[in-house]
Amino acid sequence: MSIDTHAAPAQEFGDQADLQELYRDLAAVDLRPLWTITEQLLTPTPRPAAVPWLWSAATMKPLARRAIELVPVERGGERRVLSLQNPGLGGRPYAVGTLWGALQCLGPREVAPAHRHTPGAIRFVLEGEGVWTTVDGDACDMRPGDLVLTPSMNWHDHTSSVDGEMFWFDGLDLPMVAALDGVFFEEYPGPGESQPEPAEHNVSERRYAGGTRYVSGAVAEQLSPRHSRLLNYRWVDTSAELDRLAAASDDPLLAVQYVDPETGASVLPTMACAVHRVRAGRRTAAVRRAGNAIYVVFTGTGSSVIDGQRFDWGPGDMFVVPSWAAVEHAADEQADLFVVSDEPVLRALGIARAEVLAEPQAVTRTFTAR
Ligand code: GTQ
Ligand code: FE2
Repeated sequence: MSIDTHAAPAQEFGDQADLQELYRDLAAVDLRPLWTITEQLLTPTPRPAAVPWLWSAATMKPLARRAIELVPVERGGERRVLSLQNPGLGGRPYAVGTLWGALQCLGPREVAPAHRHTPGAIRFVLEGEGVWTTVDGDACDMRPGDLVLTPSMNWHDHTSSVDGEMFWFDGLDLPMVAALDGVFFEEYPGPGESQPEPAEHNVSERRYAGGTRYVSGAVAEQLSPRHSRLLNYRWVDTSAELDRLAAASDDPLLAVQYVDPETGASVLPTMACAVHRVRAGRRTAAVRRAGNAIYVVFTGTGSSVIDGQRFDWGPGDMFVVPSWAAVEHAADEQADLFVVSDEPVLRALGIARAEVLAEPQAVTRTFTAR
């Protein structure tokens, strides 16, 4: 198709003066001839602006602690969040083109005020205790390894009831909602800056106790833009599911997808969450997928090769795999990697693709974390 060769026709009809006049007249009325566009539009495969990147816990945590000392959490700023800003995105504060990723922290007995917005969010807890996120009135307790959902337009606030610090990963579909010009935001009208604490916590969790909250194969198609009504997925359950898979297979990679217990679909219409367990001393096959992903290392150490570049990682590190980058993981000790991706959107639009590479990638360079 000539559109992706971005070559002007070898020969144009008419004389140069007429052509130049045509181009001037087109520009004057905001029309652009496709054959003069040099930027490649219809690329053979995705060319994300975001680059593979890693943010290390060793770098982020001391900075987060300084922020806890220096910056209060209050109305206006709303959240103490360090956004993963991909250096390929020209200063936009996004981890990859479609996903926001961040380290959020809460100091002793802090409360982040309630608000709601059209972008949906997922939280994966890294460290701390005594904190809950209230999601439309349901107080979801947060412990390390738990996944907590705050779906689109659900009121949410974060409350610390203890003297320690709390750290978690935030994933939001903000860049895609922004690309659709669909961002809306509201402050909680009160009374008070946060929702009243309900008499009982974890209502959704009790309601769906025993339901199917994980699958190891493909998740079901989203039937409508609904989200899981189960809001809190416990690490004890996630790890039990991984242990169950590990007992049944010898694969280097065991993958558990979090699903809506009512439909088997992804937890949010826009984002899918999973944990990938890489066995100690093993290497996974290299895979490319259309769509972006953010990985958060929960436990274990190892490395991933992303488009020929090696990224070494350990607990609390976060890295991104932009669309169609080849990725494979190797674990030194058994590793559990939390993954959030925009895959449900590509699937809903009928444009999801994946490819397993026949060979491991050659490593041509090693990433040095800042
Ligand atoms: O916790 O409500 O990382 O609204 C970015 C925006 C977290 C939150 C983020 C948010 C939140
Ligand atoms: Fe929020």
